[in-house]
Amino acid sequence: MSHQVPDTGRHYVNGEWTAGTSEETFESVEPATGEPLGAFHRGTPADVERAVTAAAEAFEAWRGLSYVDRADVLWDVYHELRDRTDELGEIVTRECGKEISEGRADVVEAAHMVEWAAGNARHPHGEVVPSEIASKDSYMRRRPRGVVGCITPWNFPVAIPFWHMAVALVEGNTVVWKPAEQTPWCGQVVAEMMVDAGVPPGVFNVVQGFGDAGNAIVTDDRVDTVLFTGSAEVGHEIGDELGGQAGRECALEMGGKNAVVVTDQADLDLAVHAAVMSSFKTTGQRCVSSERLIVHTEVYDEFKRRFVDLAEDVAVGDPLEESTFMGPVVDESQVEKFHRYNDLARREGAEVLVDRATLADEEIPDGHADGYWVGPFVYEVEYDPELRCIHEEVFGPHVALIEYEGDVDRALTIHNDTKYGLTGAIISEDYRQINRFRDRAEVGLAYANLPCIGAEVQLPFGGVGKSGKGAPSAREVIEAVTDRTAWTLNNSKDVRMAQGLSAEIRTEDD
Ligand code: UN1
Repeated sequence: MSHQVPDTGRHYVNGEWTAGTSEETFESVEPATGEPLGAFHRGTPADVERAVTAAAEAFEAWRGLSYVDRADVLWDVYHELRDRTDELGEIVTRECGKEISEGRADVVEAAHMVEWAAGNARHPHGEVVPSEIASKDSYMRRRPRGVVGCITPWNFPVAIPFWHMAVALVEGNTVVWKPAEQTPWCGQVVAEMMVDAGVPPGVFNVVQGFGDAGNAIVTDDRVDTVLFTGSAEVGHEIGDELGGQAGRECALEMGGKNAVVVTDQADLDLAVHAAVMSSFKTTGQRCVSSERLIVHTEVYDEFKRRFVDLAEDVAVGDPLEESTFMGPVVDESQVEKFHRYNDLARREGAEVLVDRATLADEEIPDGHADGYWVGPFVYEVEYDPELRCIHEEVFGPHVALIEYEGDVDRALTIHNDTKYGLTGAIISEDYRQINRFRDRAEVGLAYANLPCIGAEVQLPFGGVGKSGKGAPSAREVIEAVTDRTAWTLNNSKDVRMAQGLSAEIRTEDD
């Protein structure tokens, strides 16, 4: 079924496909055409309740398997992701609108994550720690936390679910997953892969639906860890809900107001290339996309001319065509948000340099008039800490050029003036400028002479400030889904203590 539009997609709970407790369905809509792709049952809090019960019951047996046995299930998923990359890449592109090379890259990134998690099962774990006492052996162990709730976004509808689930499962947790309501078809395909791979009943559960279903995951205290990737608004609510609860953990990855800094020592070919990739790939809808370009006054005019020329020309079009650089945005609410922020920038005094926000009719591919089309919107504005347009995330091809004078610390002041802190890049040929940026940029991911997008799964992925807490992403998710035990064994018959602590028991008679 997966390569065809599904016939009313269902949830997968306790080893069975189910329509769930509600008759209500919702549609997945193709962003490029505005046409429905398929209908899905809408999960309710009662469906989530059943899924959590199944996951809690399955935990004991699943954690009892070896790492290697658990990873075996994931290797089957890995091979399916590899064998079906083109087909699944096309589904990603159709359902979330990003162009076809990005659709495929999403599936490839998922395969890499599964490979990392399953491969890690055969790698040494933990560390041996020396003791003051010769007879003591200390080492670190990890224990699975239990039920892991995963709430994932539409912009990486295959990769991000595996960021959450691959490590969680190999480490011995069971999973309840709610895919984004914009990309349930991708959710269905991923679920089918898990089922094909023979994941035992209850170990992996998926409930399709909206925020009420996601909220039911968050508020169920049998869910030991909540992994969330998505908007800052929802992420902070989850953080508030779970923050005070003993024993419950969350790892949150939210957005950014990321920037590329172009210094007076920049190679401008590299600078323009990196900026275009950072701002317009995925139509600006990566949490790592850049909406601010902070450019030194000495190179500003040339950079601006070259960036603007390309922004006027980048190919917006049918995401299934190889010749397209930017597809549509995901839905009408993203179109509206983009226009709202473009208007705000104008009101805040921006000088508009490129306005393809509303595409001309001839730029929209034939038969796609009802798609969610936008094009680049580029402006220049003088840096001002009060401007909302250079502080709030838009999640679209909305880009500010900000000119700076002086040394790299001035660029860093502007760069760091945001509550977010996910990613950033510096373009420079001067290693001192580069290293200063490396040390002082307040971000979780930083790049030099590269776009600020495109992280690989074997790196920790996550931000600081409003961008995140913990890392529900890539290899670092291991921290969120396990508890560590510092284990110490005494090989002697005597009890001897460290720190010179006396181990002698004295009695009244001594
Ligand atoms: C996201 O931006 O929402 O680093 C995820 C990247 C990708 C993941 C992006 N590996 O660009």
